[in-house]
Amino acid sequence: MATSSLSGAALQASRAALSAALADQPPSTLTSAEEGLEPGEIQEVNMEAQAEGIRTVFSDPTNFNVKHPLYSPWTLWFDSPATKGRNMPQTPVSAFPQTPIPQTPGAAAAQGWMEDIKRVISFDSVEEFWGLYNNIIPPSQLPQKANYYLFKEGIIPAWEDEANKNGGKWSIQLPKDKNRLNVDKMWLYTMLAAIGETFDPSPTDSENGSQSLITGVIVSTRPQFYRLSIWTRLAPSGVDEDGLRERIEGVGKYFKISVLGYPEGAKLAGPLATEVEFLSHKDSEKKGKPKKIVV
Ligand code: MGP
Repeated sequence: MATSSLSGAALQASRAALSAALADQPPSTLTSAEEGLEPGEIQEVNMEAQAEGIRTVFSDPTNFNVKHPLYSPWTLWFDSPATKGRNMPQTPVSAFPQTPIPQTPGAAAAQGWMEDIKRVISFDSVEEFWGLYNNIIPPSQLPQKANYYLFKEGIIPAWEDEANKNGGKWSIQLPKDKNRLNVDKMWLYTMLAAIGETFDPSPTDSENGSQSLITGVIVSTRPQFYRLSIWTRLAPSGVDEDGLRERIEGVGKYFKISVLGYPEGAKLAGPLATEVEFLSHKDSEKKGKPKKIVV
């Protein structure tokens, strides 16, 4: 049976998140010749001058206020049987920036579905992410039938949202008894890959007309299993448009191998377990047995 090698995935996901965090400080791309060095000659680094240019938490030990920005701000949402039918106030955590819930046509169409889903908080830096992560209940300790939804700010966790309506989701179902000790790390690495933008290595610069395929990630607890899902903006149809199917499959493979740590080709389906499989939201809404992509 396939086993999960989580330590490798942890390293990769943490590195990815870190490089995302440091994306505003690109490394020097000059060759040694361009820097006026002989081949093999090592440049002397003026540590003091360099230190002046770098801000770390040590630059301001009193306020501890240096932040490493993420590519995009993200919002965490939550629901559980306890949030159903209850008008709960938003979480009063003043240290985190709060943003209004977007009032889009999608939000209006999804009103019934969104009624029980509570917006927890938005964040846009690595430090705020860890502050949030360290202060919320991990999936293994959530009640049954609960979900965390981590979505890009401005996108609600509903099929009806403009960003989701033509998309789909990769998901894997994991039996609870065998994954109680794994699920928290799996969810952490899934979140790190999302905020570090490593699922879809295409440019994330929407001004250049190219956007990451990822809109959000979800962990769900059900009586006998956990489910992890990655939502995408687009879903391939029958004919492959501009390599979209390949790009979507790339997301699924990255999720299975690099984030969850399963070997390529490992068969994961079994009692209460599924493969890593993709389904468009349009097919999710239909009854019957739709065709899934499996990696
Ligand atoms: P689910 O929670 O994604 O599936 O959707 P699950 O876990 O198999 O079922 P559960 O009953 O154990 O929670 C369950 C149902 O919620 C769907 O059949 C829809 O009726 C509804 N639903 C789910 N999603 C993601 C949406 C959505 O985005 N919009 C709307 N309108 N309904 C949704």
